[in-house]
Amino acid sequence: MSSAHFAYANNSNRFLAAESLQAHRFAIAGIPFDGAVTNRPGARFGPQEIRRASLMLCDGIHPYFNVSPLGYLGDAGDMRLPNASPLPEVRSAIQSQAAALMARHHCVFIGGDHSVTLPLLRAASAQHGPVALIHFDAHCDTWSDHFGEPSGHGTWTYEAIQEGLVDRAKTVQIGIRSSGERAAREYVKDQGGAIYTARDLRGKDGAHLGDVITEIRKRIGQQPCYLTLDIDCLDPAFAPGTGTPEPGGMTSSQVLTLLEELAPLNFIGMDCVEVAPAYDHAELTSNAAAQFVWTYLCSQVAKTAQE
Ligand SMILES: [Mn+2]
Repeated sequence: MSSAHFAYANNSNRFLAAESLQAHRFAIAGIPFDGAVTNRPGARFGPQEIRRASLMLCDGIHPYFNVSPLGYLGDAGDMRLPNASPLPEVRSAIQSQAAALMARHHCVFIGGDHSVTLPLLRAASAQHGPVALIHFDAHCDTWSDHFGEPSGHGTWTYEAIQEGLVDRAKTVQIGIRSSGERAAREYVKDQGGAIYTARDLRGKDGAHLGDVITEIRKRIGQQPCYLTLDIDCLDPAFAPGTGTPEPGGMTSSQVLTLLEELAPLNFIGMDCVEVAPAYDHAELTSNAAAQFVWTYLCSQVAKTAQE
C-alpha cells in the first residue's frame, strides 16, 4: 500500500494543521467563551470549528499574497477560562493570557463572543498605547449597558473608547446595520471616528470600494492597528451560523477586498468572533471565518517575508 492519505485528514485541531506554538512570529489562540451573548449562545464552539474549516487551506499558497502562513504560524490552543464566573473575572483571565502571547507573537484570536475583544484591547493598548481600530460588524457594540447589566458582547466598543484603549479618531466601523437608539448607533462618529454602514456599502465591491479604502488608510496612517471581525458583518446568506444574525449585510467578497487592500496598515493583531456552529449550514460560516483569518495571516506574512 502507498502512504497516500486523505488530504484533509487531521487529528491536531490546530489552525491550518500548523505546528504547536513555539517561537513562531504569528500565533493563533482560541477563546471558547460565549457567556455574554444577547441572543443565541454557542460561539464557545467557534474556535474548534474554524480550525477544522481551515484544513481546507492547509496545502495552499495564497492566490493574491503568494505566501503560506505555514512555518511562520503556531497554534497556542484554546485559552483556559473560567466558565461560570462573573464577566470581569473571565476578562481578566483572557487579558493575562493574551498579554503573554502578544509580548512574543503577532496574534490572531478566534472566538468566542464579542465580549472577549475588550480584554484583548486592554492587552494591546498596554503594549502599544491607544490603538487604531478596524471593526467589522453588523452591530455598533456601543451600547452603554447590556439590557441593564454593566457589560456584555454589545458594549465593548463603548467601553474601549471610555477606557482610552483605542484612538477615537482612528476607530472605523464597517458593515453596521443594527437597530438601536441614535446615541449608540452614531457613537463612534460622534467621538470623531468613522462608520461605514452596510447601507453605505451596498453595491460597492472591487474598484468601487476604492474611495472607502483610501479614506480608511488616510485616517489610520501607520498607527498600530487592531482588527476585530465579527462574522455577523456578513449577510446571513454567507454566515448563518452566528448568534445575532442581521439580514442585509456584507458579502464575503466585500470583506476580502477590504482585508486585501487594507493589508499595508500597521496591524498588530486581530480577532474573529461570533461563529456559532450549531446554527451553521453547510459549514458556510466557519469556512468564511477560516478564509478571513487565513487572508489576514497571509497579508501580514507577506510583509514579514519581504523583510
Ligand atoms: Mn455583531
